[in-house]
Amino acid sequence: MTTADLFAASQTPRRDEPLGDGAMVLRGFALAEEAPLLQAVAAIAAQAPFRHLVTPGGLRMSVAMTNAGPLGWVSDHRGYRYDPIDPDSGRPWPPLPPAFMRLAVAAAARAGFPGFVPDACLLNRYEPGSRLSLHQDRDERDLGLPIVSVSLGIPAMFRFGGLRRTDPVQRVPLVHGDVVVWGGAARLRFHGVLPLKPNHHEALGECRINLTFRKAG
Ligand code: MD3
Ligand code: FE
Repeated sequence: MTTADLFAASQTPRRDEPLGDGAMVLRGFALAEEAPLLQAVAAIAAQAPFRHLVTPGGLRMSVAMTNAGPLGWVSDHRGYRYDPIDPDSGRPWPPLPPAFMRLAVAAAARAGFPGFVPDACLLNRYEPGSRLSLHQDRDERDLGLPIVSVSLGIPAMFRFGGLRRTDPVQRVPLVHGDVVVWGGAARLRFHGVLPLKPNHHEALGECRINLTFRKAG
């Protein structure tokens, strides 16, 4: 390595940041597929519109949701579950678009999970003020498999806790194009999203869309 090489390396932003054991932030990883991703989100929302689900306790969620893929996550008075049918339309969820599949598979492989193939994508839509309270994701059959998340639109402050609800919580800013792979010891950590601040994104307006890819069944 020459001094010039070392200088060049020091000027290159590091785009992979481990976030504790099992979680890896891939900054900007989704930007290469930005246009096909945004186009696919719009196509899914046209077939299966975003809607505000109700928790089993009867509270309307401030985040609006829809799904793509063979299975979709739903919540109602009966509980949380994965369902192959959109309860609003009675039809299957839209298929996983090729750009979604490519991105999820590539991000998982890069983070150390080769062979991960999702069968569910939950799309969350946030507006300023929308939040997601601290929770664990444990409705999937094999909790040894990772979840891949993709942030699009206005920034959010992610909350990353521990294995117990009362453990300390760290804050991680997530911006348009960031991808995070959550597996291993991170998979059952409590997490959430702080209320979004008013903001504007050139492609998505006053809104954040988060994609989470899961192997649910
Ligand atoms: C850490 N979504 O849909 S993505 C969710 O930004 C969810 O919409 C948030 O939490 C969002 O369930 C956060 C990041 C994320 C997703 C799943 C995880 C972090 C995770 C599962 C285990 C640990
Ligand atoms: Fe979650």
